[in-house]
Amino acid sequence: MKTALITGVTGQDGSYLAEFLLEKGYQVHGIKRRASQLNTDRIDHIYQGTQTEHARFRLHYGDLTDSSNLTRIIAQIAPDEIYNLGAQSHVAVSFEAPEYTADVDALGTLRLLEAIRFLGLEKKTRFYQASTSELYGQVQQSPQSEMTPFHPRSPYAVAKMFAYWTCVNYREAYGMFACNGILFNHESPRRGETFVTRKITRGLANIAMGLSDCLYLGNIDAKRDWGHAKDYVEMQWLMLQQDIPEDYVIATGVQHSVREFVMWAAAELGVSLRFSGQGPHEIATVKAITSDRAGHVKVGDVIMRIDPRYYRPAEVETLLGDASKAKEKLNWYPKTTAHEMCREMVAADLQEAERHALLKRHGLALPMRIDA
Ligand code: NDP
Ligand code: GDR
Repeated sequence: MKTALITGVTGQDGSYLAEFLLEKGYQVHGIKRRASQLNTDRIDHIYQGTQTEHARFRLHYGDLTDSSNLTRIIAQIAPDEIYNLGAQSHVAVSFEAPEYTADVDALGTLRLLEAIRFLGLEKKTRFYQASTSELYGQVQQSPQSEMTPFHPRSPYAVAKMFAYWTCVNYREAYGMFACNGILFNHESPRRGETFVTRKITRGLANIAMGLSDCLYLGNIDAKRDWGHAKDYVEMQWLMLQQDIPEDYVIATGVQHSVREFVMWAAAELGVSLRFSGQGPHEIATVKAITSDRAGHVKVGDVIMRIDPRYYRPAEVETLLGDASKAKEKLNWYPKTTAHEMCREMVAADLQEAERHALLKRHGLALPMRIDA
């Protein structure tokens, strides 16, 4: 039985990857951070009832900022594969907490690679690094492939660039099996609530159920190449099953704007929108309603406004991936379009909003959570 260690197992990708590896018959270990409240919502369904002697899914407290902790866990497990998915992964937050972001995202990767080396596991342990399309930042050419020059535009992207080159360097210097997956944006119903797609689907579902009035966004003209997280974790695994360690772009090759995503999500709720105004003054008003779910949204309501707080000091305006190499070598084909994924996310968030609305009607309203 192969053994894998996942950092960031409590996150979106970590949860899908843990499920995937368990299905493949792996013994899976995950590192979770200590938090003041339970933070295992995304993995509780695979964890419960498995803590027997033969459990195939185990969790360890740890943190990417703590090298002694990482070294001890790796020594204990001697994993065949490490998937480094843990990160301060929010680009806007990285401008607020640049030093912490660098510590976790850049040095955290170095700590893991050094632990493998220190423990003499270079020839045993294969390493996956969660690299990112944010490396391209201010794009020099479109679409972006493994050959496109990098121009990071945030502390997050700069930290991930350090991690990218550290991974390449350890491969070249020590012959380690280390791969960078340069993944373009990927989303799902498990996406963190403050990333734009989830913020939109959750925000509009709440409005449709009368739980809030308006969605506040930043630059809605940014364009992204959005895929489905569930499709992408399979590629993370496949990269480590090859004969030679290499870096791969994973993307759908199709680009959409945040504005389009807002329109799709609204359409799923039976609402079409009219955009008016410019820049920070732009608003989206309900133009028509085809199915009035609960009577909370009316024609003429303003349900989206721009809030300059959500603009970034330096923006990545446009990303579009060229995954030809992965198609050829990994037989990669995206299974889900961004529009289909939006539909799935709205359906999940609507169910959640309906539960909240039901509780509210019975005087059991849960507090609305703060949007970042
Ligand atoms: P999430 O933000 O959903 O998950 C991040 C995970 O990292 C969480 O489990 C989080 O723990 C953990 N983490 C954060 N800080 C630390 C730390 N100091 N020590 C240990 N663990 C930590 O991200 P995704 O699942 O979306 O992304 C996975 C990885 O892929 C990240 O590295 C991200 O940067 C990268 N990436 C993501 C893309 C995407 O579109 N999703 C695209 C390209 C790259 P907790 O739950 O406690 O917060
Ligand atoms: P990104 O994802 O920065 O690409 O990083 P995010 O969803 O945060 O932003 C995408 C684009 O939408 C614009 N935007 C907003 N973004 C957020 N979060 N909130 C808003 O209100 C808002 N309004 C407009 C942003 O400016 C941006 O242009 C994600 C993360 O998962 C990274 O970890 C990963 O490396 C990259 O994707 C690939």
